[in-house]
Amino acid sequence: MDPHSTGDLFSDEALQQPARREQIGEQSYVLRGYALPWLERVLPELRAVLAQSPFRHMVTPGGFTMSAALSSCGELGWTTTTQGYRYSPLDPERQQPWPGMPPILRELAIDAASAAGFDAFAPDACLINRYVPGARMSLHQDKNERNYNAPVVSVSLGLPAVFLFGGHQRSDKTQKISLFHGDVAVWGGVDRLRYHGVQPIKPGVHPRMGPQRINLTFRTAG
Ligand SMILES: O=C(O)CCC(=O)C(=O)O
Repeated sequence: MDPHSTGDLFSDEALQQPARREQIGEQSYVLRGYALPWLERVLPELRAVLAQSPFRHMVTPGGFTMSAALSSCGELGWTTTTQGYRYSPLDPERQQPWPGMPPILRELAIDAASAAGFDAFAPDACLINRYVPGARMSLHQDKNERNYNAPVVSVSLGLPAVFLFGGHQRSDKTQKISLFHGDVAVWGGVDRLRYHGVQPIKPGVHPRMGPQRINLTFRTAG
């Protein structure tokens, strides 16, 4: 490799700061930059998953088309139709199993969960959300999993987002937390059912990921 190439100088690894753990709830953390050293191995696998099960816009039970486009990998994938929300072993567009969860993605999720105090995380679902500028995720609780013992591990890539982290009632006050490329948010235990969402993504172009934000959320669903 050309040692003078700026590609090398400005790689995610070169820019990496020592990971900082910010507590955002009793059992919730943002691990700043945690995913950066993993990305050389994660991004090609993510691309391969998306080549198999491309992003699509799903419709909520209320009849609204979600602004975030979705895909999944793992044994189960989260889906929404006018009939309701559920986890399915099949990609409904292809009527085929979702792509397997690449080992490097699983490893990153398990490692981040452990860094946030949740050992023995065994994710079986990785939801992949793609936000273009203007796309958002309204406040919701993650309640379609069979039980709530496992945390949610959420990896941010690309454009920054303002993550809304609320309480156990929709009307509770929300914290506004900026999430950047490579940050990992983890919430579980007493915080597992807290409302959360994402404000509309501001226009921009991320040097590595382009004009989009991609979020990976790992859960134990089945
Ligand atoms: O994109 C995010 O940061 C959060 C995604 C989310 O709330 C979800 O998938 O349930």
